[in-house]
Amino acid sequence: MTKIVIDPVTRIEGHLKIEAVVENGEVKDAQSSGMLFRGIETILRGRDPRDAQRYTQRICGVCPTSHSTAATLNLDSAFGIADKIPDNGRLMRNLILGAAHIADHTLHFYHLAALDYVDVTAIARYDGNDPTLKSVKEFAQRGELGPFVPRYEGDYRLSTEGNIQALAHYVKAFEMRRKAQELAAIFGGKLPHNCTIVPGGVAEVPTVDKIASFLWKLNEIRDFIDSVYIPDVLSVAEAYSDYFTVGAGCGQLLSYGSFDLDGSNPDLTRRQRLVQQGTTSTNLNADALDTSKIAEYVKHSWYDESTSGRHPTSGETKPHINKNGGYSWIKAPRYDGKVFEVGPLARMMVSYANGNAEAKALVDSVLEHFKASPGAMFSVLGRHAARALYTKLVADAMPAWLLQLKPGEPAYIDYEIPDEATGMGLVDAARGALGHWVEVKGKRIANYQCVVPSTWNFSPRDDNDQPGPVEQALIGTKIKDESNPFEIVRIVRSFDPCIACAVHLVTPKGTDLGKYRVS
Ligand code: NFE
Ligand code: MG
Repeated sequence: MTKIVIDPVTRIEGHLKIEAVVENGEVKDAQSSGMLFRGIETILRGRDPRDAQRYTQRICGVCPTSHSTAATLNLDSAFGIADKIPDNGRLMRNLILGAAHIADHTLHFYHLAALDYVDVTAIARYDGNDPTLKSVKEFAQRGELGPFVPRYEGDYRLSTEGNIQALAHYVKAFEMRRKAQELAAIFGGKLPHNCTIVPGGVAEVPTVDKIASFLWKLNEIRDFIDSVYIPDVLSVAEAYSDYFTVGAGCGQLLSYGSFDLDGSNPDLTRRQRLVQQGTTSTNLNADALDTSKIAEYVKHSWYDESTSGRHPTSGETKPHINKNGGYSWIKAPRYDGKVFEVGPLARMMVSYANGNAEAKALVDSVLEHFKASPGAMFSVLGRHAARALYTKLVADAMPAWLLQLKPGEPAYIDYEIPDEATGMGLVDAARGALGHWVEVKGKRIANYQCVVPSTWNFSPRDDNDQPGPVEQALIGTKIKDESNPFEIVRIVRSFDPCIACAVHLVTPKGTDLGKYRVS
């Protein structure tokens, strides 16, 4: 029996430790641990409610747009204006968030995950004229292949040309991410941490110039998604098709949906959204979302035991360092007491289960390509495919939103901050279901709780000792070489972890992020 400790897992956001117990070449047990704490929720207490939009964006530099959206929906609902946001405001919120999701998913596939499947040393055999690739080749010849190495070396299966093309697309994807960030900044003011998504609507006005510039950049990005991103995911899937049967996880999926198509329903769990809210599982039943079923457990998290099992409206963030039985700063959110995975796979499959025609056509096209059944989506490759298909679904929906904008009409309505109120903001962030809850007393924040995508996916065991989604995805995995457990990082990265979000923290200065322990 060997215990593999990967601490930290690299090429992710934040500080994640994975421990896996391997016996006879198979993972028998696994633990996912978030290793730092900051406590943004605690900092918000006593502040002006409108600070939540600003402060919660600082949870994360990767998905601040999602936090600003969840915080703003939360405040809209607390202020009683959730159904009164002008269409211009709703549409610009969608466009800013859509651009951020495109940037996020491009980042994840090319710059964080795809390298697990690419032999970067193939660049030594490059004989083309691309100046960037020529300079990568020169670095490689000097043995300087950072940031691609060090890493666990995988069983690379792409051809030399395939590997070199993947590296070329790695470089191209930086440009696309920059363009997507510029896109978000057109209506968001700046990126990261936009300043225009605010309660009441958007603090920006649509103009013909901005619409035209957005459309121009968006079309270039859509071309990249169709002609590069999706084909690359399919090429990786063809070469590594066994990963359709690896890393299945808990088999239950939760989505809050994203992109309001109509803002008239104050109930966010019943809104008409581009991507549906609700739950599903391997049976593909579509079940409606009931947020009263959400609770966070802390038996194995470093938080005070008395706060376990609470709904976020009465949740507390009360650290208890080195608690007996604890092994993570991540809480364990559960839905109806059960373990749920969130993220692009959940969004696509909940939409699929709800009969969303576009989502169904996209997922079916991949399944037909691989002659696979929907069950194959519950896997490492299913997650990568779902992420790429979701990116296309959103990018393809955005031109219509742009054309619905009405220059000269309002994008914002005014409001009063109530003395006492409660609010809930639900949206799917790039990495999955993101919920913010607020309690306002004396026009100040009395309590603020965020239940974040990576908190769901990377949760430790709960009070019933049920392992979290990633822990379940790891258990049962075959490991070829315990000293080079590339299978583990491929599974973990397929979830696109963001541990900064999961524990609502930043990495303090001086933390050693380059230490590997393999025992
Ligand atoms: Ni820090 Fe995040 C997203 C949120 S969490 S990346 O997307 O919310 O997993
Ligand atoms: Mg929280």
